[in-house]
Amino acid sequence: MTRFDPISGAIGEAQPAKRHLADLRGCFRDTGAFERALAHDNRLVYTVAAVEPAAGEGDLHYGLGVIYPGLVGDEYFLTKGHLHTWRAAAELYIGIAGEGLMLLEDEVTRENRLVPLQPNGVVYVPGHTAHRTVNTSDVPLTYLGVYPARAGHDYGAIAERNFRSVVINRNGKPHLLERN
Ligand code: PAN
Ligand code: ZN
Repeated sequence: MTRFDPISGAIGEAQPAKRHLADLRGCFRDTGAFERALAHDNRLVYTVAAVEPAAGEGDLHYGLGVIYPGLVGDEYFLTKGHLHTWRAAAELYIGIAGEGLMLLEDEVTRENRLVPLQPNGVVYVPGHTAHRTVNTSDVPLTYLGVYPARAGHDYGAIAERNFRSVVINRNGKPHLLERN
């Protein structure tokens, strides 16, 4: 058994990797708001700690993510988002604490949808699907992600063309908008 701490983001022996605002350049729609927020304080946006017990065919890796509450302009704090290098690799997300959304975008059709991520909820992310997690609450959003050991993380495609849509706070509620 591996224990995790939903507050600190620690899981087993794994040291959480920290992602600050400066690491998220290019992710948010409102670049002016991003630069102002960064100049004010390079805040910690999320942490992710991965457990990699073995890396053979058929093995699984899993990670604990904690996204802190916050906004850049009207856009909620989010993860970079990625496709799996092995495109067919699916992933299971399990909500632990806080409330948020997963933005899922099919790599080929670029169709996108929002799926709630919350405690006692499971989100199945199919293969060939870019996934980004968004904290829409005012407390940390904590979740586990479980994926094939050989999935790999490809951030390049997202860095180049980003997600088609953004999740913004409008009158206190999340809305999905086309980025452009
Ligand atoms: C997750 C993610 C975690 C952080 O464990 O790695 O939510 O998001 P980024 O990797 O996009 O920074 C996962 O989807 N693993 O495959
Ligand atoms: Zn993933």
